Amino acid sequence: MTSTLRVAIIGHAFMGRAHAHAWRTAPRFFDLPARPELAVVVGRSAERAESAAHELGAAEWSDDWRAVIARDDIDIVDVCAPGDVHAEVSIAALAAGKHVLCEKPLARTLPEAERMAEAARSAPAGTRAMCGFSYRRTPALAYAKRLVADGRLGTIRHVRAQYLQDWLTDADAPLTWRLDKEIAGSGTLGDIGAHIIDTAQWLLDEPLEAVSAQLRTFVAERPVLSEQRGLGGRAAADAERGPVTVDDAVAFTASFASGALGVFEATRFALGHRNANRIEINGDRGSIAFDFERMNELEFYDAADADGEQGFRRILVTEPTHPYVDAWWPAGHGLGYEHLFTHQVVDLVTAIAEERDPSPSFDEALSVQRVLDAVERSAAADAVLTQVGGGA
Ligand code: SOE
Repeated sequence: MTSTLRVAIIGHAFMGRAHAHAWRTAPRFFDLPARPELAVVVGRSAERAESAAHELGAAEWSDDWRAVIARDDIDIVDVCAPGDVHAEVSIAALAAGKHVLCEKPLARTLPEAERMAEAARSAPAGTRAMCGFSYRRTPALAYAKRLVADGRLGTIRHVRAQYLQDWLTDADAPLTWRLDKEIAGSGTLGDIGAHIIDTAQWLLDEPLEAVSAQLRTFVAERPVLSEQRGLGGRAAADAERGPVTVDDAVAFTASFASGALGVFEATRFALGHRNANRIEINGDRGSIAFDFERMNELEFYDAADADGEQGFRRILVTEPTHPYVDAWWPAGHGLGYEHLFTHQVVDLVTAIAEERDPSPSFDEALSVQRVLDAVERSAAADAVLTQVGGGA
């Protein structure tokens, strides 16, 4: 008989909702070796957790994560709350022998991430930990991974990665937790820069070795939030302004041990780009290009194509032979953002049932955190900025 894995979800805002949807959907569409069951929704306020539990389809709710972690009938703790609780909850849950899925970035700082990775390594035997770099589960990117692994791109020379959003372009957009260093650790860098760092390291199957970075905060103060909604929210017309303590944008060059050269950019000020998570990789046999705003497509250039017929071809990654797609709709019908989280649940549950570590493990997430840390150190040192000479 298939065993059941009971899940407690910590946090019920944007990410909590995406994860709750995934826990409920995965066993309905995929034939899983164990059956996840969303059991408890945990929040800071019991009243809001109760209404979230009703909305998201959990039988129970709580405002006490410690009591929930102590329960024998909870198998998986899914940490979807802001960054300031990732370490405390994950470490306690792992010590209690619960499998943990923790949202990205793993932690606010490198030392915190190191403690979390150590907690995963020293957890009771068989306890699994995974970090939610969900974009790996986009079928087009998972297919790109296959092409790279099969050598279809040859030796990789360039990685060009961008994550462009625009929801902070308005200088009066309110001060949310994502703009508070104490809670989030960093700004654009950790929130979305972490995604492209992870994607690049995962696709190339090697860590970044060195970076040269700049960080910017374009708007230093914003109106204090009165009600969070989605990524932003509302501020009263006469709201006081408070300090933004994180970066608004980051740009860095980077090198891989193999010699590949990377250029990375992440911003919340790229007006017109709502969620353009992009990557282009050039090898000596082929190239791929991807943009999440067209998430069902992958561009592939194959240098082996006949002369006169060469060019990027657009692969619609919706065939049953493509990763994850078989469980969904007929070819050409396409998937959306929520499917990444469902695929994440599928991969985690499968790894738990097969008694192996899921990927990205906390150690892989730690390697992303090392890059975040290096980017901050590089930007702070300004060491890499060579002044342009000349002029009057
Ligand atoms: C906000 O920038 C955000 O919601 C990120 O936190 C998510 O990780 C990303 O998937 C979409 O944008």
